[in-house]
Amino acid sequence: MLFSTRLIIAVILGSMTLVSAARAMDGLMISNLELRATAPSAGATAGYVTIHNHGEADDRLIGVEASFAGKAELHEMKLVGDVMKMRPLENGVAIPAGGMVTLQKGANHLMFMRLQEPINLDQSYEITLIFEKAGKKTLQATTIPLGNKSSHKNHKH
Ligand SMILES: [Cu+2]
Repeated sequence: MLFSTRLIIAVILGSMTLVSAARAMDGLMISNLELRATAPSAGATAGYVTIHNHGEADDRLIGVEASFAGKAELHEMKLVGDVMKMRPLENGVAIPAGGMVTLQKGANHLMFMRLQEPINLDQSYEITLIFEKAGKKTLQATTIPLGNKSSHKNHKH
């Protein structure tokens, strides 16, 4: 009995440490940041990401930057007549407290235009996500093959 009580206390203390570590980093957890490789002549490509907000305040993804692109935007897909078109998300993407947002193929996504050079599968690239409250966060993206599906299969939460 005494042993199991001690064990429970240890588990509780352990998870409290994890929670305060996440809070110190404003609660945003960014995972599966992906950048699609391009054909040599392509001038643009897309990126995908999953963002968890473990914090207590809502935040908003308001922009994206990358040194390899002359212009980068947050895009949405919208059905215009019977054609899927993409256009900039003027108000960004809300990341509610306790919530999760996924930018993925065929939906909201990161868009990189005026590429300085083709995106090479063997190379890694940094992408900066800009949040209304948390500010700029620069992360290394995983380069994914041209035409392939986003590799969200590794995601567990
Ligand atoms: Cu787009």
